[in-house]
Amino acid sequence: MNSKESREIQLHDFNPGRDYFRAEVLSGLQKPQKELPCKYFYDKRGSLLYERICALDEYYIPRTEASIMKTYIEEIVELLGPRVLLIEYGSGNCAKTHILLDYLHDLAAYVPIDISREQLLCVTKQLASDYPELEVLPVCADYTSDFELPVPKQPSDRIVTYFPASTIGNFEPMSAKRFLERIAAVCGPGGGLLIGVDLKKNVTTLHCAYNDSLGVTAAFNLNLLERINRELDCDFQLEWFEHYAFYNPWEGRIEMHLVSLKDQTVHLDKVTIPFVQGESIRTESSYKFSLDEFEQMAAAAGFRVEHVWTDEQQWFSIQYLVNAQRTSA
Ligand code: AVI
Repeated sequence: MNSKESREIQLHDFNPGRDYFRAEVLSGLQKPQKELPCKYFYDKRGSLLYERICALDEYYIPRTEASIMKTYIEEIVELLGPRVLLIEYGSGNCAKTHILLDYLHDLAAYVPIDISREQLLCVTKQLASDYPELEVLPVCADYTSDFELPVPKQPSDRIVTYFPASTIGNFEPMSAKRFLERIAAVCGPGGGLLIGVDLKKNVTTLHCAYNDSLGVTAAFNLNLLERINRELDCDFQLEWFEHYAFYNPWEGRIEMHLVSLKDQTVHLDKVTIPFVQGESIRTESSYKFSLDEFEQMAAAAGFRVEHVWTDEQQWFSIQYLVNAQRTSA
């Protein structure tokens, strides 16, 4: 680990770096169904495009989640309890965190974790000035891997992890369960997880959310190839790939792909990757859950669903899960 001083902010840096990025891209592009990990969407431009997606009318998730949070924030804070150590996975621009930080007055510390170092540093500086009393301990890491968490100065009564936006839906089911198990271990017996979970709904709404009329989601998807070209010296021709997103009802997920518009080859290091016309790279899955499905997965990972808040249409849920393991006497 290397630590970088940025004024008074210490960044705990476990960013996996370029070699790891290259290895994951190469391995994904050599699979029978080519794929790329969606965590690599979020370079500087990708993070900005995601912010633009979040402002779109068609992309219902952020506004629905925010309205549930605002409606039930007092209940939520009551359930979380006093002197919480709050750890956020994939903090991004922390847009959703402010409401929690505003209401959780006696936080022991706040630990935002994100893979995007620049955004993390920028957001942390802003938080340090907005909440001068709060200890903010940023961690730059791929949160699906192992890394050490910083130790806050103040003791806490409980560790609560926060995982909003239904990013849990971007994991394949086995990985989602493993990730929840990892979180259960981090928060320990009695600790909790406040999580945003997108729910199954009519297909038209889902289709529009991932095929917006302004083409922002398409640009977000294609930006992944631009990033790979720039950072890994690859030669994808962006004009020969097309964004394609659809709801797969059998799997209960939106799939995002980049479809090759012709037979072509792409080169990365000394490897040639052939594409036939119509072949795709799967870039993201976004699973949609029923409340029962999610409860079962949470239980398999060691969590009990303590409370579920939803909007009137039952499009989205915010859930508080408690590590169901008993405290050892
Ligand atoms: C971050 N994640 C929950 C988003 C989703 O809806 O799966 C990412 C996204 N992909 C396309 N639009 C938004």
